[in-house]
Amino acid sequence: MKIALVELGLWNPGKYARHSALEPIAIEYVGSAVKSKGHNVRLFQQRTESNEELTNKILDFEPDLVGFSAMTYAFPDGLEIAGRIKQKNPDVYTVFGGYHASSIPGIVQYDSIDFTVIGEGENTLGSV
Ligand code: B12
Repeated sequence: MKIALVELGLWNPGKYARHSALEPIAIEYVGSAVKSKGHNVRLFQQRTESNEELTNKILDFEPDLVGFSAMTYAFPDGLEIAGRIKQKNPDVYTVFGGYHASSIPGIVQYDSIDFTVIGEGENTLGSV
């Protein structure tokens, strides 16, 4: 499978978060686990792109599955991007992991999200 892993929320440092351009270690851990199973993995880190630009970059990769890592403040952007992806290609699976999905899993139920992963994602996503 072609798997895109996306770290959200760095595009507007100062609005919600004080930091930008951090090492995206969550998707690096999950990505290396998934890659070791033979999948084609690409990491996307939202820096200066708008949600629309990031969506287009992700779709250019033609992924089968897109995994989002989002803290709570970045979750609305993730939801918007997942919706844009589903609108253009409903066959792409969307998965959310990270702090928001893990802390309040019950409320992460939207048409544009197929699965949420609670806690560490290496084994869960690595078993696709
Ligand atoms: C270190 C840390 C930082 C460092 C980050 C260093 C870096 N290089 O990234 C610094 C000090 C810079 C920082 C900043 C901030 N932080 Co901070 N930070 C932490 C801390 C202590 C550990 C995070 C970490 O590195 N974990 C290690 C990685 C490997 O694990 P992980 O991210 O959990 O990822 C695993 C799983 O979640 C899952 N997973 C994650 N994403 C995905 C995606 C998919 C598809 C799947 C399947 C699985 C999956 O699998 C991963 C691998 O096992 C946590 C608290 C904690 N003890 O966890 C708070 C924490 C994440 N931070 C938090 C916050 C709020 C912030 C700031 C917004 C604070 C601010 N106002 O500036 C900023 C945001 C920075 C940003 N990236 O936008 C909150 C988030 C709460 C929430 N509900 O969103 C936390 C939980 C602290 C808290 N209890 O409030 N932080």
